[in-house]
Amino acid sequence: MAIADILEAVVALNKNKVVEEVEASINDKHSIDDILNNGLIKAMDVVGAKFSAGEVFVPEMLMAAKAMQSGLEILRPHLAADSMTEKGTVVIGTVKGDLHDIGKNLVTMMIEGAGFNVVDLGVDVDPETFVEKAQSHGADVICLSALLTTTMPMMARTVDAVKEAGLNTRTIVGGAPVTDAYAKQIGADGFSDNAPGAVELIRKLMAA
Ligand code: B1M
Repeated sequence: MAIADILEAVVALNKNKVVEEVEASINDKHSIDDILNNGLIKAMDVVGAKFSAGEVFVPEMLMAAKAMQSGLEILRPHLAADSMTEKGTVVIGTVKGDLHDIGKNLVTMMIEGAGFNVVDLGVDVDPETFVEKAQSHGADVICLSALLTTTMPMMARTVDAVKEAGLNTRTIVGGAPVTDAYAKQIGADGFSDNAPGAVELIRKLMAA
């Protein structure tokens, strides 16, 4: 079983085959990192490029997402290894107007795996809900995800709302179009372009 077979199965929108290939790759002792980055995540880049080229459309992107998610579920226990002691609370969500949740789910799994209590608010979350939930759960960090350039301004609105509410909860941002420069521009407390980086960032902020 090769990692390329996982990628091909996602691109072929074949959910059952993805499950089969991911399980086989784990049994064959491929690294979880390789399965994730060179199989599942890379496949979504291929699908994205096909969408940009007009070769596939929204329904296919959705099917690819479902196929990817089923692979991710198999990896979940391997990503969530170190969750015995709770180290703090993180509220996470995809910002208002944005329905992309695969990256956010992956970030969630890794933060949980690092031992944090995670409150996942899902997708299309407005700034007021982030503030309300951060308050009610006593969150240490709010983690915002956005995949569309058009929804990035919602990150700025959320960061502002957190500050206006007088919370000392830190706010961090990420997602494909988001950059470190943008994070600084909107006054966020940190940025990561990947899931393990988000965990490191949270650890640093909690230690500061
Ligand atoms: Co959408 N889509 N989509 N889509 N989609 C993109 C993002 C796009 C780049 C495709 C393209 O044109 N090539 C493009 C955005 C262009 C732009 O604005 N820059 C796009 C578009 C245009 C759209 C629609 C507008 C299409 C339409 O309707 N005409 C529409 C918008 C709907 C909406 O949200 N309102 C739309 C819809 C969809 C689906 C619903 C069909 C589906 C999402 C299903 C789902 O998520 N459940 C979908 C998909 C699947 C994609 C692509 C193909 C894959 C996204 C993905 O899951 N990647 C995507 C193309 C691409 O990204 N290559 C595309 C895998 C995932 C693991 O990576 O989410 O980047 P990612 O997460 C990474 C990092 O970014 C980071 O960690 C993760 C792991 O490393 N990260 C964080 C993420 N969040 C973080 C938060 C952090 C830290 C790190 O906090 C600190």
